[in-house]
Amino acid sequence: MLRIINAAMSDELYFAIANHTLTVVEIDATYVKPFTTTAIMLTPGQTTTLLLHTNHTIISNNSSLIFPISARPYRTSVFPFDNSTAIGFLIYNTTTTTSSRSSLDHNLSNDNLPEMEDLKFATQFSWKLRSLASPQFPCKVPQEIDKRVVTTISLNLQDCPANSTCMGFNGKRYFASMNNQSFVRPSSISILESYYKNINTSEYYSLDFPENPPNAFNYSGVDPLKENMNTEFGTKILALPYGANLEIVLQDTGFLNVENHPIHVHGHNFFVVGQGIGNFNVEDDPGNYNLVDPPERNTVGVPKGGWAAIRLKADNPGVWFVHCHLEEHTTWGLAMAFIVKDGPSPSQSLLPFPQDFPSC
Ligand SMILES: [Cu+2]
Repeated sequence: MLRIINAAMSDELYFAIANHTLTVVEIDATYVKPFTTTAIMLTPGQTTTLLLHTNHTIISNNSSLIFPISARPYRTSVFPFDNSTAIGFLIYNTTTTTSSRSSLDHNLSNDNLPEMEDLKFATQFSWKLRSLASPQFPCKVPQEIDKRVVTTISLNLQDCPANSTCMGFNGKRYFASMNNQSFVRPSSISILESYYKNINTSEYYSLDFPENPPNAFNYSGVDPLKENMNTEFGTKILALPYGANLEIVLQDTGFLNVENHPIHVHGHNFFVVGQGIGNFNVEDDPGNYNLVDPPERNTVGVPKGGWAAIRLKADNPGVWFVHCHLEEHTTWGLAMAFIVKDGPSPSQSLLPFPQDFPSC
């Protein structure tokens, strides 16, 4: 059993072992229907468990006893990136292993590892993931929703303020946003503390995160260089009653470039009920959702130039961050937050701050 975690900050990664197949049994700490694959793709923050069957045919043939274990980026962006391949080795423990180690230098190739721009493999792999949905491990995907939020996930190119120097493309400055809101974290107090203690809340955040893109356009098809790619700034939050069933549709855009964004939700697992390439269509796409055995996870790689729809039950009171797991994009503002209000019973309510909670 192999437990794989993508701990990189900037790259979706492919992972494969030469001459061996992998059986996927778990993602983000929930079981999936097992399936066999030659490679996996993990976004930053995603985890998975694989079963590896050692290949006794290879041992008896004694052709090679050393197999590269490789990981390299799944590249969807036009930005510069580290294109190196990380390599370890699977070495079979036999009496002839020592002599085989001399072949290490010319045994680095791994035909199972997809090419760095293999969009098809990444898309097909993620669409194979299905919850186990057994009587023992049922799939509790919300069948009905109380609210649907459709949000763009964008990079932005901001006009440079007067008398400033900006180092981004065309002398501008990079930002990122959801529904054209680049998220600003309050500097003097956390949103949670402001909310819980009811301290000057209007000074730190507002409960008006846009529930639809403020300007409709051909999200995945625009020529970015002909567009105004400025964003707005704020700390706009979505407020939900306890127990609400929320759907969020994450729509990639072509601003700067279409790209796979790994969107991570704090405080809740969610179900990936639908994915597609191009623009989400609210009339047609929900009818094709998987509401039987969608994968349950905490980070979804929104397809490059496409969309993903996730559903969750908001049953964890508090303030929760939703953000891109590419570190740079989060620092540019590709984030939002939602408040889940207290439920009727004490077990459905926020706990008080600890006595020793440090003050800023
Ligand atoms: Cu991103």
